[in-house]
Amino acid sequence: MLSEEVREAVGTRRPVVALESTIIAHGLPRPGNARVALELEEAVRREGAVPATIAVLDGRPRVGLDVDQLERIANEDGIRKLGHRDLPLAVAAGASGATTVSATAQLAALAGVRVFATGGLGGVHREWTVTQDESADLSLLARTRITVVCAGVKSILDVPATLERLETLGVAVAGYGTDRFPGFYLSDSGHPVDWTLSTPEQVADVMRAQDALGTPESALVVAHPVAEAEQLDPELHARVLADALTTCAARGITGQAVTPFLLDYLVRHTSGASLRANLAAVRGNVRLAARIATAWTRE
Ligand code: PSU
Ligand code: MN
Repeated sequence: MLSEEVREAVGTRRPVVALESTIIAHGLPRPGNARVALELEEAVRREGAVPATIAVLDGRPRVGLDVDQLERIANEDGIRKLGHRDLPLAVAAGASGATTVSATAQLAALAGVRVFATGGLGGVHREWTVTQDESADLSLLARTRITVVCAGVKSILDVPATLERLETLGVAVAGYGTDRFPGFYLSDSGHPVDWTLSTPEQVADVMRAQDALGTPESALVVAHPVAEAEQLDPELHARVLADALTTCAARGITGQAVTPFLLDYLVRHTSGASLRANLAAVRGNVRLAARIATAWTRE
């Protein structure tokens, strides 16, 4: 399951950062997505850590992909979107798929990789009282010992409901360098966080405290905002998102297709501005995750 490089790094306690693949296959438009996948790995390396992009290829879970495998995830038709519940089905079917936050976190933890970077977590969708659409990311993070660096939860969601659910589920949440919960494309979701961490060492201290306290084996969410200069214009965001949600409902889009549809709608109707904000957020998260992994492996 582990690439040679990742196995070696985990075995010798060098810093490793898990990266998810759904953002590559289903969250970002082709053809730039393959380049982004390589660039994110490169950013981890520049910080002195080892990248471990996670996916399932031909029924085999992979922690650490080579360039050809990354390109398959980015460009191959029929790459499925796999939440953690889909993993056994994909393995038994010999299928190939990109892993969401939930599946990536599960495989990373299994592989002994403690730090994980992504864009925005899944969560509780708007209209959730009717649709019951809540990402499996949340419940998986409630029982997985991993640190996930993200720009909050995707702003297409019901953010306050998602924050409530994270509390109910017992998932630790801290703002990084801020007391505001970030809003994915936006630096500030409009909601506060109770805890602020300001250095990678402080994050690593919390991780050690989690281990010292023992069970339940829940995650730590490090919510790292995109810089204000790089965020999506909040007014444009509000307007286009409202259209996107209306269109999504009108077309009867449900289930796993909702998030990719909304992200793609935003890219197309903001002339790529949402994509630039998304990329800025992910790049920042990947760099920070590498620094946290470094602080974590330094005793
Ligand atoms: N972050 C991004 N882009 C994405 C995602 C996260 O910047 O596409 C993906 C993650 O894989 C997350 C998934 O787990 O969206 C959530 O999908 P759903 O709402 O169907 O659970
Ligand atoms: Mn869903």
